[in-house]
Amino acid sequence: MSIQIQSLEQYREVYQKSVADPEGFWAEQASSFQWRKPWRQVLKWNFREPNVKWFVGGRLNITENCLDRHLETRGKQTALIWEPNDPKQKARKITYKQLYGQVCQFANALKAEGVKKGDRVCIYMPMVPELTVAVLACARIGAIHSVVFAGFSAVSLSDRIKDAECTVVLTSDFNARGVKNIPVKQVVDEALAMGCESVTKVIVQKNTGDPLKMVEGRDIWWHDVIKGKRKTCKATIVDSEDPLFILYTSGSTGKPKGVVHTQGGYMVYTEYTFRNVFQYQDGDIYWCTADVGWITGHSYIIYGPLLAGATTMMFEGVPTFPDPGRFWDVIQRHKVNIFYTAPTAIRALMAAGDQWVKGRRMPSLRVLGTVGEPINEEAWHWYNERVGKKRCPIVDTWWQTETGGIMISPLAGITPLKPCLATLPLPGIQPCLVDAAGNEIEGNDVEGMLCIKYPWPSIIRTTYGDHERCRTNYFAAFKDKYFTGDGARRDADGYYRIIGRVDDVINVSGHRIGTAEVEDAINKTPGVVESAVVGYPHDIKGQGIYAYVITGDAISDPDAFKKQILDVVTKEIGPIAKPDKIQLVPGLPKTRSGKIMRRILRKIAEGDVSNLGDISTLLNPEVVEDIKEGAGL
Ligand code: 7RM
Repeated sequence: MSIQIQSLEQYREVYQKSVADPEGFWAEQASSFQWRKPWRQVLKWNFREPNVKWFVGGRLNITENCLDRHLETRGKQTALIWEPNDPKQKARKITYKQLYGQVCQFANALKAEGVKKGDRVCIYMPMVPELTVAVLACARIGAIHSVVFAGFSAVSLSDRIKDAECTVVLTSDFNARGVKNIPVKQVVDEALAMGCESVTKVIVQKNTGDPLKMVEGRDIWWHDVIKGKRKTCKATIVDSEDPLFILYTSGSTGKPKGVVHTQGGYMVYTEYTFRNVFQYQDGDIYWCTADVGWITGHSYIIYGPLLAGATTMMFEGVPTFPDPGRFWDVIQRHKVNIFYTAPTAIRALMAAGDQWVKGRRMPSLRVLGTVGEPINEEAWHWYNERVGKKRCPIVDTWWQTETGGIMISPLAGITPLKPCLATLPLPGIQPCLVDAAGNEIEGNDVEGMLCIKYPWPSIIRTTYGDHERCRTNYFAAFKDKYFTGDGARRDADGYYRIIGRVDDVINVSGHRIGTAEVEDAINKTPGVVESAVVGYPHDIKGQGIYAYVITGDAISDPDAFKKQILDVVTKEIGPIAKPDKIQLVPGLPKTRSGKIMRRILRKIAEGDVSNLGDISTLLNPEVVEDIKEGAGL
């Protein structure tokens, strides 16, 4: 096991050590894992290309560390609790021994279907235990998983399959979410109809069991492929720097990019952060409500907890089904000790009223966590008082898909808290703030753009198939620094408060959505000439999506037209990217070089036009009045 920090004093001491001797620090954290071959060198790096390698020359298999390693000591312990969507259905508990057997069996099935080391496997599945089995089975044989959130549309899925040239798609028949039964496999059929020539096989897990069309020669049932397969499977030993997975995430420009994480560093970092941030204790029941389709699910439902030998829970449903007391009911029933969720869920449940949480005792709870977006004061206090009964520390964990694991966060019960602050960097993490000119801002009580100036083991290695994009996105803005895209404040005590994105990324309910992506989708609607999308403050979602749309011919039925735009966005990206507000406008404010002045559009979307700044340099200043009027301002 990696270090587990016990006090603030020790935190400070370890932090200093990690900066003075990073390689020594990380070698120590990595030493407790099962390596099949030790590394020759801890770290090789430059942020210029970038080229970062951790535990160079080391060989391992991450699933031996998640599973095999625990069999002797905790084979009979529950590894996974699955809480189904329907509360009347019984939860499923899977021990480490059973999970090991299922992963090995499915790994053998993948091999039999021709999947080899380095092949990309797309996983488009709802939150069922087989999703975790699928992820680990890929890792078992050195295949690279690319999980796509099952809420994404066929077009998005197809784009991701093509970009990674996946050979196999793993899916389920349907996704049971609240009262809905979403035809997941049908989305795969639609996606594959848009090209995707690399795909030869689709493996379908039977979830709800409703009738389904299978494509002869391509589609196979999960229960059929595992028939007769052995429940042991020799792990494929891979290089520390071989890719483990690809996960697509939105940026400020173009299509989502495939963030690549590699084996050794990701393993060391997710285990270390899981145990330290949540102060995980042997025997704890841990529940992260994220979806495995996002990085939080990868790192803190699957890998981190299983590496640490924890009992991790997966929830199939939604927070409000059958009623807004569902989370608290589940915590009570399963005696959850550590609970990790998103501010948007907290705000939604808070808005549903106190009656749902009142009367729940939840004495098992010890640690609460949040992730995905800045949490507001009201939600923080409600979480602290109503859920934690003022006796559970809240860890506000800041990190990103690209960082692989938690970067800035309190250590539960150790770091003195301040509401809404991510507080201090974990040992091994060297954040800094820079100004627009790229100069580091020293001292406290300052604000700037958040960068990290030294590599950590689970830093992004590349963007799949396009290394240059990785360089320009993260390493080109500021010399020798990783740029996060976030703005932050460092207060008088050196604590960090994350303010939010400084680029054209909107954070809707903790999901990253690029304005460019939404605009591209809107522009595909017949009759749309141009569009501009900005974020605006939203009570539940954190940020909402506001779309300004220029149309060609006069629109006879604006409501029907707006509905059409929403349909196109749903088809191109998915329901999560649907604009909350659409305003039809005669023009967009542009600079003389033709750039849309989003600053002005943001102000109008916020409903604050008291200070629009200088608009006289615009090509078309008159349009601003029209837009204001159209917005009712
Ligand atoms: C884990 C995850 C990353 C972006 C990031 C921030 C925002 C995440 C916090 C936060 C304030 C937090 N990965 N963000 N955590 N903002 N406080 N604790 O969310 O790649 O999907 O998003 O999310 O803007 O850059 S992500």
